Amino acid sequence: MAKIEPTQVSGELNAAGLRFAIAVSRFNSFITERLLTAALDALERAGAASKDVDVVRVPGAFELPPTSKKLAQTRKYDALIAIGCVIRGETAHYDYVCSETSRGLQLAQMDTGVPVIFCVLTVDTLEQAIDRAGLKGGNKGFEAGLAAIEMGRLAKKLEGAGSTGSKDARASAAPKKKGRRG
Ligand code: INI
Repeated sequence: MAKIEPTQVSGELNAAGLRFAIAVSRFNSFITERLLTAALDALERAGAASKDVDVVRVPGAFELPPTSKKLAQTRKYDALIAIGCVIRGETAHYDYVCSETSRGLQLAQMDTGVPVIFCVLTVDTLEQAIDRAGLKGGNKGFEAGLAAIEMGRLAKKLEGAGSTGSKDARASAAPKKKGRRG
């Protein structure tokens, strides 16, 4: 049996001092507003301050990726949450919206280095959505809030110091140049 004891790295669930933006789709707002309430609850319980949380509303899930990318590019946030709900209809529209939304959100976080938490329900029926927004399936918004805190903290840790990628943070994490003597 291996005896090595590797260094364990993970992000603490402490939101104090972290900055978040939440992009929320208005489409199926009956569901997305419940997800948002639970995500905010998770952030608040973990110590996030009102001044450090921005909520941005967009028409539908399809608009979440470009909005998340823009928010990430401001370098103002340690983590983002994208909230949406896509319910299968009778046409292939659902498939296009789901695949482009998930692909786009992954690209947004890969391109910018800012964690983007995927809180987009992709379900067959309204009942399945309701279950995941506060009934049988718990609330995916609360889980997303916790994931945002963990990933925001982890990103800070992996970068060494400061916030996720701000110029100031990168400067403070970089090795200091020694001044010339004499
Ligand atoms: N947007 C959603 O967020 N959920 C849906 O279920 C949905 N359906 O079924 O059509 C939906 N469509 C709108 C789409 O996200 C865009 O807002 C729209 O196509 C404009 O770009």
